[in-house]
Amino acid sequence: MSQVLLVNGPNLNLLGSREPGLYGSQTLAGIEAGLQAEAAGLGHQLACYQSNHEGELVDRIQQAARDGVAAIIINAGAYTHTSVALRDALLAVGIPYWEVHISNVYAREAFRHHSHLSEKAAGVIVGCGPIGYRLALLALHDRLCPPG
Ligand code: CA2
Repeated sequence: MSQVLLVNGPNLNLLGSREPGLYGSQTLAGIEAGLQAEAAGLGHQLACYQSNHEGELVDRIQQAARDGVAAIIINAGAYTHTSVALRDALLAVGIPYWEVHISNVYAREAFRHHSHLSEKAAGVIVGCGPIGYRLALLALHDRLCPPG
């Protein structure tokens, strides 16, 4: 069984309460519960973390290395576009990560078109809605447990 960490950044705690046209109607708790069940079905243990604070996200990523986490799914929210610290933390721990964005950032403002995380990500899933988290889980499962 592999340990997998789901990290969500600023404002994603508001999922389901505002802007359903952009981010869907599922709550973060609902997404996390569904993903935990799906991860268990694939033989993985999923821990979930959300913070609105950059340093706390860095701390949690560093903790993941101490915990032996094998893969990270991360939606860093707006920090995607601004945070060298999160990029450095992900590279420092050396854990493969899959970057998720619920909305299609390329169909939005120009400042959302650049990600500090994408260059080194194992995969990037953009604009598929909340199902993007499940797609990331399937992608990392395929990497951790290749078929055949
Ligand atoms: O599309 C995504 O998943 C984003 O990471 C969401 C971030 C945004 O800054 C990124 O450019 C793209 C914003 C998260 C805000 O989440 C909310 C959820 C519900 C209601 C209001 C905000």
